[in-house]
Amino acid sequence: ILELMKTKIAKLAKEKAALKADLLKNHGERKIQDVTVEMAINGARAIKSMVTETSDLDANKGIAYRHLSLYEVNTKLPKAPGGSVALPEGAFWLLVTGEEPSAEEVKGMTEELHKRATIPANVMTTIDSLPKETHPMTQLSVAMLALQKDSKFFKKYQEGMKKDDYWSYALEDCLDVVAKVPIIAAKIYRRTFHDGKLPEYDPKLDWAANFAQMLGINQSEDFKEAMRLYLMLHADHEGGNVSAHATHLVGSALSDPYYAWAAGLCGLAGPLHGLANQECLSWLLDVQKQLGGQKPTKDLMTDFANKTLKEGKVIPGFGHAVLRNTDPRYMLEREFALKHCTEDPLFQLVDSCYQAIPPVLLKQGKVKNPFPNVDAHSGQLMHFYNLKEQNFYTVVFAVSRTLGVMAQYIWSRAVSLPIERPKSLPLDELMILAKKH
Ligand code: FAM
Repeated sequence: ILELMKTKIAKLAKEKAALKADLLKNHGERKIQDVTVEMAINGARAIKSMVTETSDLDANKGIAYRHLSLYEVNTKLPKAPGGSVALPEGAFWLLVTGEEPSAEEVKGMTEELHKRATIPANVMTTIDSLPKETHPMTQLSVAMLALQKDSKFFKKYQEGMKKDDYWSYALEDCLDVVAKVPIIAAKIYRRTFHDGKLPEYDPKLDWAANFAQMLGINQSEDFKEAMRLYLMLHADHEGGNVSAHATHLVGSALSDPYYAWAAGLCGLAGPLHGLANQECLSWLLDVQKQLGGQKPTKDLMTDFANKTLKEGKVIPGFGHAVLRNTDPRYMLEREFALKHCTEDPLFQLVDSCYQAIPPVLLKQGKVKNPFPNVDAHSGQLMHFYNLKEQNFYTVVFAVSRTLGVMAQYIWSRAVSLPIERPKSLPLDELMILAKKH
């Protein structure tokens, strides 16, 4: 399957290289946007200044993996036997090759990952040497760096690899990282929150199902299916978000995928990025406690939302920097919950928020997007299946996002993107520029 994958990447890379050359040669001087002082100061938001081949975010339709919406991905891509959710390794195939995989190809992908699913003893020892109170995201970043010693890209580069070969060794490393990350995540979970015993890896299971069973808390098929959905939905979200951008930036120095993703993971650990999902669940649990057994009616939730706003706080799980509609990831999780856990009191609370909060935010008039984002639902699903340790939620996110950032890494090498080096300015220089134009 590896050879097939390489053939597909090589073919597409040739087309993309021609497109890149044409853009640079014939349109290189063409202006695509004006950059304002506001954009320069406020986090480069909306400046079109990066190339990311794998996915594209539309403010209304949400993320598309290689031009397929998440609904299309979920409908069209192969499922586990008896399952109704697209397998995340199929989404990875799509992100990497640019093509919808057949059932055979996804099976081959799963088997390829099985072959690579071993963790060197020194990496396990490194993880075990960390105090158990170390945040799970720190443990994951440390483990990623501990894995780096086996980087094939790094080794080949030292030996003097040709530029054209970069992507195929990047692919080797990226497949290794994807195969190993769920086992490492499960190891961190077991030692941090349980008895430290790690259930055996099961080569009969798919990538997400293995992760679910290795957490050792719920062996049901429904939990495996929920995990497949979660890991498929969070796989990629363009290149400009903090973790993807950090990974891309570090990778642009030709640091190998382990170094690059370790940097990205540190960004994902930030409260304004990956940590937001754990904050959402905390808020829901707090509301549930305050309700003290009362049914979460729309009226009650409207009062809660108004109270939160009056206290000057944001309502977690609502709004988005780019999206201007309900996040399709939220809707897919909602559809899953409607099938599997309508009796869950926490789902009923989430459902009530879905009805009550957008009108409150609309009435307030400040928020650009009053609708829920994925974080408003993910915690409920994890909690329902007994994954209750909120400090671990960002690690689950990281397992999923590994698919996207690794696919991006491969493509940054396949189309030979150069080292990234935006121009920065002191504020007084910006003032001089502003007055000049
Ligand atoms: N509750 C209350 N006020 C909100 C709000 C919310 N959920 N979302 C935005 N606002 C306020 C925001 O604070 C700002 O107020 P000020 O003008 O007083 O500063 C105003 O509405 C305009 O903000 P915006 O332009 O609509 O949003 P931003 O692009 O500045 O910020 C978010 C986007 C996601 C940071 C923001 O909507 C938010 O804080 N939401 C709640 C936290 C959350 O759900 N984070 C997870 C985001 C998730 F998608 C992810 O990336 N993991």
